[in-house]
Amino acid sequence: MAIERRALTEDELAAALRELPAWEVQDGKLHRELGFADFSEAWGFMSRAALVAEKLDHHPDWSNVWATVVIDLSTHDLGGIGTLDVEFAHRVDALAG
Ligand code: H2B
Repeated sequence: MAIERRALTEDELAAALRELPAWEVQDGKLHRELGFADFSEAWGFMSRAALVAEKLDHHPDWSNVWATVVIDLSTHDLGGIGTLDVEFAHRVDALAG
């Protein structure tokens, strides 16, 4: 089932954050930093997350430094955090634990 693509209200964002304890809002984006055992583990995670991004047609702003991956999620054309950002965050949590 396709996910409705729209911006979140403040109340919806607050509720979403309660379900995403590893994430915080930073500069208007959903932000999480992940640490892995080494570069290979970090890159493997990014490969799996990239497939999720393609499937959702929703792509993270992210960076990698050796075993660390930093992810910032927003919906660019909606100018803020949207439903697909929350969905992507949950899928990242499922991949990364
Ligand atoms: N990803 C994110 N994070 N924000 C967007 O606004 C966005 C995207 N737009 N992926 C999508 C692609 C858009 O460019 C295509 C045409 O659907």
